[in-house]
Amino acid sequence: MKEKIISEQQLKRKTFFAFAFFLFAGVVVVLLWMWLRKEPKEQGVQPTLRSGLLLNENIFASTFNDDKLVKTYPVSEAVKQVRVNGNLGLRSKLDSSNWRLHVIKKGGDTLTLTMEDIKRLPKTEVVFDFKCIEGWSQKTWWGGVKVADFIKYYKLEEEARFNFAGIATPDKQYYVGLDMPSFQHPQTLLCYEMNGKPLQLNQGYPLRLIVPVKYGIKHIKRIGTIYFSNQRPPDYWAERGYDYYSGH
Ligand SMILES: Nc1nc2c(c(=O)[nH]1)N[C@H]1C(S)=C(S)[C@@H](COP(=O)(O)O)O[C@H]1N2
Ligand SMILES: [Mo]
Repeated sequence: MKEKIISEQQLKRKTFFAFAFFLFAGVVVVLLWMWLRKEPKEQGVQPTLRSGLLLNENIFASTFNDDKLVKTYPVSEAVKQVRVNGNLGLRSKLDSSNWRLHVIKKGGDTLTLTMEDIKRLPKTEVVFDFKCIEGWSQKTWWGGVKVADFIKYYKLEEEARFNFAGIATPDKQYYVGLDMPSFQHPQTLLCYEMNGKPLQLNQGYPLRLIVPVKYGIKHIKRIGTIYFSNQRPPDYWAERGYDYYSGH
């Protein structure tokens, strides 16, 4: 190899330009940051940052494959001390005997179901790594009815053609929007059991969503209403700046 010999003067020039370049790049970053911070927030986050989230969403949604399953584990690996997080929509007293699942159909009719109507369908169980955006995860064991089975049994195929499902607690204090491929994913459950026993109140008794392809925020506890829409249904945490898609 031939070494290139440069003079001390050339070296000084190179050093100067390299330094000037880094200084310039640094100033650009600071200015961008200042500008971004001043940008008025919409739905809890600056629109420029939101467009980053949407770009991610488009990439993930386009590679989303219905048949690709989230990794599952044997029941023996499920934790016994299950962590509980978030009680929005659970603070109001639950009137168990009058609880119903309301599914709003395409024409506007409502399908009103009791827990017995739901438990009539085959039970599916899943043990997976439940991830919260706060940075913790746990292998947890859930049981319930596959949303895909539920759609077939209650003839909701027309509704399943919408782009989104919206789900809310009975008191409407917590609500999530889910893209239809994730809602109908084979591992998504209308869940009524945890560790082989009925859900605890703080775990979402009598019925919650378990959607393993998503972060915890989408696993809404104590479902009251499910509806369908081609527009993004309101989503509690997305309104506060979090990623709407929240897939992983
Ligand atoms: N109704 C309701 N569901 C909710 C929440 C909430 O505040 N209210 N929090 C969500 C969040 S952020 C997480 S991480 C999970 C936690 O579920 P767990 O309490 O069963 O661990 O529930 C989700 N579902
Ligand atoms: Mo969470």
